[in-house]
Amino acid sequence: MPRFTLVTGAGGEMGHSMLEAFAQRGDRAVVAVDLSALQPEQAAHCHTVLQGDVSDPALVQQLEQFDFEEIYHLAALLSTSAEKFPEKAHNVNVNGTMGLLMMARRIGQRTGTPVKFLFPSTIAVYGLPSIAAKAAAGRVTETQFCEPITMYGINKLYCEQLGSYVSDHMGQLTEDMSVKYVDFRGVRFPGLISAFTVPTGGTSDYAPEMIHAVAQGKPYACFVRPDTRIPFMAMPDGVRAIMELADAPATSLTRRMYNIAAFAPSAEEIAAQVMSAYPDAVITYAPHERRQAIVDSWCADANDDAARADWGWKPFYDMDTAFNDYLIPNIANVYAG
Ligand code: AKB
Repeated sequence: MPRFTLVTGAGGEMGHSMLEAFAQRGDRAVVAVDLSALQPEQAAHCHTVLQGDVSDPALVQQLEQFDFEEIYHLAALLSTSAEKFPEKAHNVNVNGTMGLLMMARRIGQRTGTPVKFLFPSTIAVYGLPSIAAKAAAGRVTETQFCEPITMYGINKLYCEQLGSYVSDHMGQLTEDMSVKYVDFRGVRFPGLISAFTVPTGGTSDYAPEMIHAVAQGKPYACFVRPDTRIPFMAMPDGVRAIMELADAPATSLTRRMYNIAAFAPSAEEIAAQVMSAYPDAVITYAPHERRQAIVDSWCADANDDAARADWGWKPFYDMDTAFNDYLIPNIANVYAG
């Protein structure tokens, strides 16, 4: 009997890397879902590929035939897209998640094994009230400053709580609560930087956009101020983090949502790193007032002590190695064709 894993948003930035990581492990049958058709080399990694919207009940019904052991629910509208289409974002980010959580619950009831539901949350759940408060706060813990100012941050924060509720409290007045159907776990990702894909629709996109533009010999006008600081991480660490959290024994976990962190550079520190690899790079600053305000509300850095203590989280890449060993060499290959 194959060990079924569902990956939603499989064609997105993280899905792309995750399908490859699962293919390398070779230990499961992946059912992939995306709004768009997957590229043939990605589809080749999967047992089944379905195209559709995660908030569509007909798609969920189709998925429910599989006895999933794990669900990686990556599909979402990111922060900038969600501000442009807030109602759509709520539907995909919240209703889509609720539909899949309920599906996971029914599968858990059917199979007698709790379904692990892996949820990528984000630093967008934070809402620092001012730049001074942000600087003073430094590395924020999971419970501090959870007052997001974006639709995306609000959606993710609510879904964190929804997942915990479905795991721990749903059925509390009517069911035997010693039986578990869903084991919800999640990480709050910083901005992720991949050598192979460029994100769309996020507000942390300035870092990956900068390096990918420069690697193609294009000038880059950064949409935030040089002193803007938020946490970032190399994509392989992000993918590994959520897979390691999935593998952690439930008994070692003291919470359902964990911060993870790697490095927290300012935009000008990112630019300096890019310039050291590409000395002719043309990087300027043209702050977009509204996107700047969003990034200013996010934490300068995240405190990931709980993840380190509970499941041994540790980033492989710091800022220097992320650029020198992962990003620069791989991006050079990508654009050399
Ligand atoms: C975004 O910019 O919306 C995302 C995020 C920080 O979650 N990359």
